[in-house]
Amino acid sequence: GTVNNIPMFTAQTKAIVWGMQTRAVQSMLDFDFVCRREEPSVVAIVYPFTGDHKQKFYWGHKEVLIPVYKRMEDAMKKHSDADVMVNFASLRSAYQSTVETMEYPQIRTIAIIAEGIPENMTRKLIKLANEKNVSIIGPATVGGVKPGCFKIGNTGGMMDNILHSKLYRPGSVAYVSRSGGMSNELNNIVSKATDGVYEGVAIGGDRYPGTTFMDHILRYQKDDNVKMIVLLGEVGGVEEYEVCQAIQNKTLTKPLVAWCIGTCAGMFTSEVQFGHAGSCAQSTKETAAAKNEALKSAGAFVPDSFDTLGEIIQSVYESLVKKGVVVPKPEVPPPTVPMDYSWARELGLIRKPASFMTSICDERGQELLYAGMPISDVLIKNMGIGGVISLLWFQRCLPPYVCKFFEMCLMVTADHGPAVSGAHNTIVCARAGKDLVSSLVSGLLTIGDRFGGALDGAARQFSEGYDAGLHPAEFVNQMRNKGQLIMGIGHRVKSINNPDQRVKIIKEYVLETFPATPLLSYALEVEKITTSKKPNLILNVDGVIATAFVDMLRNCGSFTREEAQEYINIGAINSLFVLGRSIGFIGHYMDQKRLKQGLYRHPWDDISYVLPEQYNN
Ligand code: Q5B
Repeated sequence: GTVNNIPMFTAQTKAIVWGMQTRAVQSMLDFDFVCRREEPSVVAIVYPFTGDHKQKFYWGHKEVLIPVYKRMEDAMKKHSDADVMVNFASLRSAYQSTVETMEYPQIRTIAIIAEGIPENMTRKLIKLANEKNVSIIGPATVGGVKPGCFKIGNTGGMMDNILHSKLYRPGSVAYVSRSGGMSNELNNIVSKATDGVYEGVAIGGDRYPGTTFMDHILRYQKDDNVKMIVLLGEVGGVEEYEVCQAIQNKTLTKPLVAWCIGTCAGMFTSEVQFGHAGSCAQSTKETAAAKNEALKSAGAFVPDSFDTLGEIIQSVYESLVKKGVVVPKPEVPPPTVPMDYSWARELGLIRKPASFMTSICDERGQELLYAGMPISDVLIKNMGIGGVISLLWFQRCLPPYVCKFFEMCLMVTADHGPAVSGAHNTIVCARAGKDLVSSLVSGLLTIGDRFGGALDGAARQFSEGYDAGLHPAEFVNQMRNKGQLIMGIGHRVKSINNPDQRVKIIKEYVLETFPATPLLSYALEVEKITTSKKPNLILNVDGVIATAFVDMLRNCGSFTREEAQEYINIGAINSLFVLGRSIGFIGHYMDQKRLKQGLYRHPWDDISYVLPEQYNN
């Protein structure tokens, strides 16, 4: 590791971040803002996997853009004042990107976050860094923090933690630890026991850290603002002995509070490997207990256990205050940093009425839910298309005979040849070279009162007549007097002499399986009257499905009377024909494309031109 005379981090430090770590960058900017820095510390992001662009971040309440570069060279050139690289590259690419970073002499400090970089690679990086006079923090660390100046990546945790540990303004205590997680605990302990953290670095848990305890301790020794130093070592390695030596040969003269964690290793009968790659004692000398002993006899302040680390830090600090070495500064409250919406919501601090409501489907969890039922259950229970309709249209499991009714309706309405309005439109559209959706929609748009969409009207008219207690003959007369066609009655080609098999199939099924069919029976009485006038005024496919649908809603036991009425009011009864006939329209689209049919033009001899006569003056 290298130690420069220029401070590693200042309130002007500018950093380039390697990797699209938008949350970490935002947390660095929030830290900068709460520290009252004048400008964000992150000036650029290097990310080789997208093109050059700008990424939006918050600076307090405002939005700012930070440039993202594909090539590191461009970032360095455009931001020649950046001297820190925060490298979020994975363990596979961290070596290569760190070597590349060191090609640019402007970079003096590199933080490597990745864990698991092979030790031989790290040693090569360290060798190169020493040659180039670059300080490496890490690998395998969150980094470090210098209140008022700079924060590496995610160090210090969320904003509430940073505020809690007063990391927005400098104190007098500098620390160095191995563990990034424990550095958070140190922020907490130091902020409670003293006037706060001046700087803290976690060198990382690998056996070969880029910079060592001594590198940072020597920096702290030289910095007049640091009044005392805290060292949190751990089992494994012998570096703490160098610190002992520095105390003894007076290189280190500032009060040092030290503790090596992992003293519990002695309670195990075999060798213990802790979480870090380096945290394993390979000799008695490397045990936490031996190192704590050595630090104590060298003159460091060493507590009896980690539990009293805070107390000993506090007593050293208080003696410095007494001696006048530390003069506590008045507290200035930090500026407020707006909290991220999602975090505030998670904490239950805010609520907002949702713009959308939904009650049929939830795709957020592990498994897609239809009206609360996981789709695997829908399949295991063999609910079929009818069951899916029952869940997604009516939010409930309707009885199997109802699901079968839905499926039968879809089957009989699926198609009725190319001549009907909808299929004709789909065909003309497909032949005009249009796509599936356009052709399908073109067909669907013809569905209405006259063609295929008479179900809603039929449901309304028949139920009103029935509910008003009108005799079927009265109903027919009333409709005629009003000059209204009866929806669901009449067909262009079907008649009593040429009965519609589809109507027969549905009618027989419904009469046999539904618990009650008052409306269908009423419609069949009406049909007797209309067909006696004209043989084509039969109860048609729309009419039979519509009246059976209402009978189902009213009598299957799954809906209240109000709920049943609501489906009629909202125009839901056409649904079965619309869905069923979509199958046919899609078929016609495919058929026309398959048959390579060209553009359709209607023949002149099939059009009667009846223009007004021209005046010949
Ligand atoms: N008259 C369907 O009529 C059609 C009357 C009526 C009282 C009636 C007509 C109608 C109501 C809407 C309806 C769905 C236009 C039909 C479907 C799907 C399809 C299609 C397919 C498929 C046929 C002649 C005389 C006149 C009229 C009287 C007619 N309908 N009176 N109530 N409902 N029905 N649509 O043959 O005294 O001579 O002046 O609008 O339910 O779309 O396959 O094609 O699967 O794709 O053109 O099945 O009934 O008869 O209009 O010349 O009338 O009968 O007032 O009386 P037509 P019009 P008058 S299923």
